[in-house]
Amino acid sequence: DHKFWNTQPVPNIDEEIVESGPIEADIPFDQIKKEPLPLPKEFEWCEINMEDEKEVKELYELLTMNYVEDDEAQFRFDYSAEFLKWALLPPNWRKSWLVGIRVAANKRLVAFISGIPVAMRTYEKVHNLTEINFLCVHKKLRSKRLAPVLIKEITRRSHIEGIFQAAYTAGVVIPKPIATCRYYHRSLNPKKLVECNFSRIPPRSTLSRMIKNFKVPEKTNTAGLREMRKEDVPQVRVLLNKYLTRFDFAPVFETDQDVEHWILPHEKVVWSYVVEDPKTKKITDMFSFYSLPSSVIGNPKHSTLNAAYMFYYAMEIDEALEHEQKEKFISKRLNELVNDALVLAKKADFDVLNTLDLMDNAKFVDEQKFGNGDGYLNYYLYNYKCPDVSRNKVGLVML
Ligand code: MYA
Ligand code: JJ1
Repeated sequence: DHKFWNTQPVPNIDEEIVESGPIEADIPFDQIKKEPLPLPKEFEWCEINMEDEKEVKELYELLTMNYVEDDEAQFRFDYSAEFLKWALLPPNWRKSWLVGIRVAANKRLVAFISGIPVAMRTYEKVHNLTEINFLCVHKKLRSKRLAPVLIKEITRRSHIEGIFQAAYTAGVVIPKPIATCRYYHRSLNPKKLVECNFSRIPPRSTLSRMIKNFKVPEKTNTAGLREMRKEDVPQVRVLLNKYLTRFDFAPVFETDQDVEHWILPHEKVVWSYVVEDPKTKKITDMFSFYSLPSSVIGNPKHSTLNAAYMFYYAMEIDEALEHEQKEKFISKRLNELVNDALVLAKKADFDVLNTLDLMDNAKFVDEQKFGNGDGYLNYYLYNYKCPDVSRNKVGLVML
């Protein structure tokens, strides 16, 4: 039983939902508490200023030592400081939504939760909601019910800003996922992955056979492929928003500033490419991936696994095609694009390209030699119920 989640506006775990809508009504401003929730007296609230390198470093260190691990505690996400600034300072970011807890006596940062504003469509309806991420409690303070306090406090701060719904993802199952996706991994450096125990040599294989199997071409193959530039932003915005209408749960990039922030290449953080038609100069395709290394825990030879994660992609689709031809076209084109993504990720020295089976990813994982991971990612909405979304209808990629 979920002592905390049972008190929250979320559906029961076994509830079947047929209609969409808020679970509880918006709270009038004068009824929202204006003071932070009480904390045990040894702690105090703080806001993390991501424009201050010293505070960025404090958050980086908290997460590097205490954030998400795999089920056997072999790897732990190691988001870079530069990545965290990018993730937490998007257009219209709110200072009050970067919430920390410090030990009162020595001011040490021991817990954190973040919110950023996003426009998201679920089925037909577009909402402004809070995207929650980077919930973390220091390992020494686990199981003391600090997580519910962080969640309630960011909920209050979201209400203050007039936002009563949120989206979030988690590895754990709580009431109630709207979708569940599986991780897939494409090995680029099989030797290192085996040495890290990230992957195994299958019973009837050898390392040299694996190296051969996972080799990628020296060069990309798509004509007109190049790095995305600032002048591409307006076209990419239209192309990506259009592609995302294929899905039932997807972000809406409402302004060029959104695309500039989230999609334009950002050194050591995001890699983005477009395909430009040489004749018309029109952008027909785009794809992107981001860098999220993991610490390799207790390995004598390797300390970091360099992982890239597939991010957004899109392609122009001829609307005149029949449904089946359209799906075939997407499949073919997507395999070409992801094959180039593998070449570029390898060039950028990534050891593995990770993805989930959301969007149209099921169309390329087998052909591009991705394998099943042991991890799952559950998607959630707070204070909004809607019918379940199947994995291939999820269009939101969370960092
Ligand atoms: S997901 C990533 C979460 N972070 C990690 O996994 C990092 C490593 N782990 C930790 O730091 C801690 O174990 C955490 C829990 C902090 C996760 N999402 O304090 P506790 C529930 C939601 O004693 P601790 C991400 O960032 C748990 O079911 N709830 O536990 C998105 C139990 O409740 P109940 C979670 O282990 C986060 C209660 O907390 C999660 O010390 C979205 C136990 O609390 C989880 N990942 O700390 C948050 N893990 O008894 C929700 C445990 O009922 C946002 N719990 O089962 C909701 C929307 C808010 C905004 C609304 C605006 C309108
Ligand atoms: O990385 C993950 N699993 C790896 C390592 C497994 C180590 C033992 N548990 C894995 N490797 C096999 C790869 C192999 C490569 C060649 C082809 C065949 C497959 O499966 C998993 C994802 O699969 N990662 C995690 O478990 C990390 C946590 C995931 C939940 C994230 C929650 C984030 C919340 C943010 O909002």
